[in-house]
Amino acid sequence: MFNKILIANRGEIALRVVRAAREMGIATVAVHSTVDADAMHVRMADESVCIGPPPSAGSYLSAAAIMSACEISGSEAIHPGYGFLSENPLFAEVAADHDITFIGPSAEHIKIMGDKITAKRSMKELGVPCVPGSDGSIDTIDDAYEFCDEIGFPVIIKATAGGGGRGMKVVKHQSELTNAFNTARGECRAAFGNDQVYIEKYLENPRHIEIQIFGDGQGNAVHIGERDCSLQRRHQKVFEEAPSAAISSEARDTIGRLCAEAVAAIKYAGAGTIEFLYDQGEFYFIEMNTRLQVEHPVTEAIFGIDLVREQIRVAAGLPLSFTQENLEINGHAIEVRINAEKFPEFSPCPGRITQYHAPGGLGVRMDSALYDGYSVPGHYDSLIAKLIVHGRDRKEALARLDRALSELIIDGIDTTIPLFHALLKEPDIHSGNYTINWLEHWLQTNRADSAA
Ligand code: MV4
Repeated sequence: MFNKILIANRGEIALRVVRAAREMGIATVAVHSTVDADAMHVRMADESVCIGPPPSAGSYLSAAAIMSACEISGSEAIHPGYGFLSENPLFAEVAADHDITFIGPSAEHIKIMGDKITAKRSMKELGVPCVPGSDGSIDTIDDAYEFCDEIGFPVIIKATAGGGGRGMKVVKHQSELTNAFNTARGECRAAFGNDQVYIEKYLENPRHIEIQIFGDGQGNAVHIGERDCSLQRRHQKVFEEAPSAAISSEARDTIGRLCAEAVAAIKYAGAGTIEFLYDQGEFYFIEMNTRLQVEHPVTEAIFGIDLVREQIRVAAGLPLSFTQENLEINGHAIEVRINAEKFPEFSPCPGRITQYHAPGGLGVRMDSALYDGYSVPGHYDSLIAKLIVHGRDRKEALARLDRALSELIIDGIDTTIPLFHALLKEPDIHSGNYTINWLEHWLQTNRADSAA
């Protein structure tokens, strides 16, 4: 096992990794930009290294700065958290070249899944059901017409270098195809330096269901249930839960087994998430994420496992500490993401926290790097806290969420807490009757009310 690991991240996820490492007897090294010198992750780690200026390009995204911090601190491995360098195959490769263990999958697996066409082709070959679509890239307008004639409208044009909703265009009628295709390619070239696009049948009102998998890198893998992440705004998740209110245990087992078999076949190492659209009882693969996800705690809650500990174990060459047969769902968990944003405008709201009180009690977990007097910098993601609740069933989890939100105090800045108070008044949230379009539709119809 490692003696010391470096955490190439900040905020709540850096704390999350420190906590797992400490329980395993592993020393931790925090890295930070100048504006983060007083951040909680720096205080909580055993050591820290300043790696650059506030803009992440010169600090949290600088492979050179992070490798230097690794060298001077004598760290043996790097946990990348999520975002930043977590899905950068070049970074995983640089670490490996310097005999530093990247706590995550191989650079090759990151690369395959980072290219959305290659990812889809691989998953299809591995037996995972995919959205009907073009086999590879569609490079000419003539090919676009021909393909769309075959599958019919509506279609969605996606960037192979995109993902997470970036560079997508929905095309409802043939008359819009030329314009959409040309615009999509132009935008992709500008945004990613890669104008390859592919086309899929557009699913109008699905759920977003993702399957957590874990591979040991030796050809063994398990599936660890699903998360329903349908409640999103502008491709940002807002509220996540496990298990999904829409999935039967048979459907869960069937898709889970397909996912585990697929990642076992490629000898995948570490945590991964296979994203699906779920429509009328069918799963359609869209993307795979090769990192730990923000919403991993809902999976941890219902399965009673520590995913970060397993990541570190697998990276150190140890087997997973559980088998598929050990994994059993216990109750229901919900996570809400609290952002430093003003509701209902969602405008960023950095600033000084004058009072912070975290909720507690049975079934409540607060993952946050906030403290009284902390100043939320404006340079990074606006996520400042994740509130995760666990109950014996969905109803209890929702009641617990309501109760925990009533205890929570974050003063000094505006946050998205009022959004969750409002959501908890909605019958559709209580019944679990929502799809990927629900939240944006609700925000539109309630904008006047919420502002009042
Ligand atoms: C889709 C789709 C409908 N049909 N693909 C958005 C993010 C990226 N991961 C894939 N996305 C979508 N792909 C087909 N063929 C609708 C979306 C989508 C979406 C997906 C999940 C959660 C929220 C969403 C919001 C808008 C569009």
